[in-house]
Amino acid sequence: LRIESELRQALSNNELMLYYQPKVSLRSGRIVGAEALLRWRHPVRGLVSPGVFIPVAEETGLILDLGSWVLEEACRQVREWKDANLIMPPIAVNLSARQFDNQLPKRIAAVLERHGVQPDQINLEITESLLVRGTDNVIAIMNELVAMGMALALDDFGTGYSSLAYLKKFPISTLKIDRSFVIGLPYEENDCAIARAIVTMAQQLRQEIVAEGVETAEQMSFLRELGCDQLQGYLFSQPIPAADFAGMLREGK
Ligand code: G
Ligand code: G
Ligand code: MN
Ligand code: NA
Repeated sequence: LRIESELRQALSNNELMLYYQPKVSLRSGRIVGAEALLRWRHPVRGLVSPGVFIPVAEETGLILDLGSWVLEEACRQVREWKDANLIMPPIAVNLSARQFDNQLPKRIAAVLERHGVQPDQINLEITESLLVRGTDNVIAIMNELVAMGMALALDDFGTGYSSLAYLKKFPISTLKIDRSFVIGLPYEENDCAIARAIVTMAQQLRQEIVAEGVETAEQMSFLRELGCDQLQGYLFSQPIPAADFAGMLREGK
């Protein structure tokens, strides 16, 4: 309860910020995207992890306001970077299942327009729980977003309950292999088998594959050999403040 009311205040007091974690092409080694991740700078507690406050926000419904703030802030930031002549890869924003209602495409379109940001400049990351809810309604909303020119990525893939057969029903262009399967590469046989199966399947479905939580050069080589497209993880960079990410882009990494 305490977190809930403090979180409400955080929204109005500008205590929230977005960090950016680069996504790197395994082919070129260049930054080809980034994921925006919420951070809360609490005046007393310091930096509070989203692992703590996102679940509370989901339970209380506050995630709707948080989610709107995230979209707004990501678009504002992209606009600022573009005005500074930075060449921007797409920025991915996490969407909670609760944000997925009929009005979502219209709301997103309005934010994009307000900041003069093109739809392909913002990607959306969703989780499997949304697919499991799997109604025609969800598919219709996704199709609307794709028709607007947005790309959808499936986050934490492999940790939920969606069957592989589900995947082709949804207009998803990117799969993100959950970091729990990346940790054991290339030494854990089971993780290797799972990673290989996910990459093979995604290739058949013509989806891009991003590996999350890549921390070692060995994991990277294994993923490259599998044919994985992009990596995201501490090996390349932690999530970092906007100014640091802009600096990285300027250095042409
Ligand atoms: O950045 P970190 O790894 O600490 O994030 C922890 C969790 O919080 C992750 O599961 C991540 O997806 C989630 N998260 C971070 N930012 C957002 C956001 O803007 N919206 C939603 N819905 N979840 C987020
Ligand atoms: O659930 P989601 O995938 O959106 O969450 C991403 C989370 O993973 C963020 O909290 C981010 O800080 C964390 N993360 C990103 N890269 C790594 C990594 O290489 N190792 C570990 N342990 N966590 C990571
Ligand atoms: Mn994510
Ligand atoms: Na993830």
